[in-house]
Amino acid sequence: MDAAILSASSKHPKPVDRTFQYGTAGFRMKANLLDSVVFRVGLVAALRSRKLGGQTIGVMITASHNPPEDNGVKLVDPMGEMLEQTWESYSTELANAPNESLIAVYQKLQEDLKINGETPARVIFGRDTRPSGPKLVTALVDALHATGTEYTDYKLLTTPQLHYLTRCTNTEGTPQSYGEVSEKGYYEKLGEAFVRAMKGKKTVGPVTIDCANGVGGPKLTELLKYLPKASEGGVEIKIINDDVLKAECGADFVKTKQRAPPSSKAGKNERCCSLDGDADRLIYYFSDAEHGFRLLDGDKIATLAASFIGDLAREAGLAQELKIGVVQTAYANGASTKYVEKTLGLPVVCTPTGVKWLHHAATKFDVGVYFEANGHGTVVFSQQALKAFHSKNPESPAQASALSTLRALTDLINQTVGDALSDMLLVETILAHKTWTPREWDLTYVDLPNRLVRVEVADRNMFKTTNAERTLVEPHGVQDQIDALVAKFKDGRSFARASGTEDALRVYAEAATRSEADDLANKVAALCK
Ligand code: 16G
Ligand code: ZN
Repeated sequence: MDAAILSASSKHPKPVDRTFQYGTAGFRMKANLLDSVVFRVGLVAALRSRKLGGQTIGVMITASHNPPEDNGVKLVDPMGEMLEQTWESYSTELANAPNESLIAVYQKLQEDLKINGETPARVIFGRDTRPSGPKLVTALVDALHATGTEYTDYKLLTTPQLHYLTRCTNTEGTPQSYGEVSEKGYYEKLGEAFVRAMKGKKTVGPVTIDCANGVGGPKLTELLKYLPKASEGGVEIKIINDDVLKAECGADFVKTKQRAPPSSKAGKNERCCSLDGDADRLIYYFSDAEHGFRLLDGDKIATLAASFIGDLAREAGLAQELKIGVVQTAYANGASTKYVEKTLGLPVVCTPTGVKWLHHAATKFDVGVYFEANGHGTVVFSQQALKAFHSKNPESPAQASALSTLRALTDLINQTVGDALSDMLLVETILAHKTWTPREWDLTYVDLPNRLVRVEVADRNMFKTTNAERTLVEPHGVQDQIDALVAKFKDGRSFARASGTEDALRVYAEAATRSEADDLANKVAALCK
């Protein structure tokens, strides 16, 4: 095997002058630098699968909303979760091994981790629509062949579909089976759960879906075949931006620019949403004659889902039994946190940025709703919650109905990771049940004006935080200065954190008015420079 790895690796040499890091989104950079990285990720996937007794590991080749010339690669653990933390550093180590010592580093990892090289290894993988994808797949496949790893190439997939398939593969034929192991199985599961969750309720008017010219376009088109027609209790969906990746659209554009994609032709008060390049983020918005563009971001999706599921749990007589909570990051608008705690009466937990942290915290609840403000999120249900939804004897027709909706939601929601297609169907279901227009949803609470700025600093690693990234511990004294500034602003809040994906510092501020939020953000940015 070592000879095979050696000879394969010579086709994918590491550029000598580069160091790579497995970050919050795996490895991500210009696609032309990724060849050796993807090859070595293949080696890591083989090791990880063997370490876990031959369970299947997922590999996704995508750079999400980054420009078309970028690409990236990340690993998915057997239950569809993000790669375990310690393995991020093994991945980094292998990615940076000099060409001549790659085999030695690989062997040492195998020994240190007590991995039996004879254990079968299995991998499944998929990619988004970037032109560089197929070539990177070649590098991955070379590593899988060299390590004697069985694999399935699912070709084009959304990131959440790959997470779904990974979990399905590893639970196939067990009582925990997560669904049929195929892309078709994914559509069937969502389509069937959507019908059950809707209960004959109707959505009003169309929803315009901006697919960010990413892989969500073709996959949404496919999903539509499994959904009822609008006239038969489905949703009237208008797809835009399902071409090649380009700017001026997508969830990240809409959230950061706070405006609709120029290509959107939606009318006033019509529901609109945007996916990102690999369809794991979702942002809703609409335009109101009086207020213009209105954003319904990840916080608004989280509060909508938490309020709906909280009501259902009460109607089902399970409110006492089940712990429902919401997980956010420091970027969550202060008004949303207050709304969850005060109006919905649910606990809120704050974690550092990055899905793995939110997901982990959400699993501590029976129903854990987690979303980043940027639209990445989902709902996870504990075994106890699933059991209660299936085994509780309803004492009234209303209880029976609430229980069956809850069961449908557990199938409609992709519990492995945030999934824009599944989240979109969830939002549509909830709005139909509540008979809400986007305006009514928007009115649940009013966002505090906020500003996010990117600050170029000499060394972002100087900035160390604690308290879920809300407090700077280093450089010394800076936090005291931030606190002193914040105290001068009504409803002021601000924090600075090093980006995990770019070489920059991010400063977030919110305050009672737009101009004060801008002012606070700029002042905090200035003192961090
Ligand atoms: C990554 C994260 C995303 C987070 C973003 C923050 C995952 C799958 N993705 O893209 O959730 O919002 O990083 O980027 O965890 P930043 O550290 O540059 O602000
Ligand atoms: Zn994404």
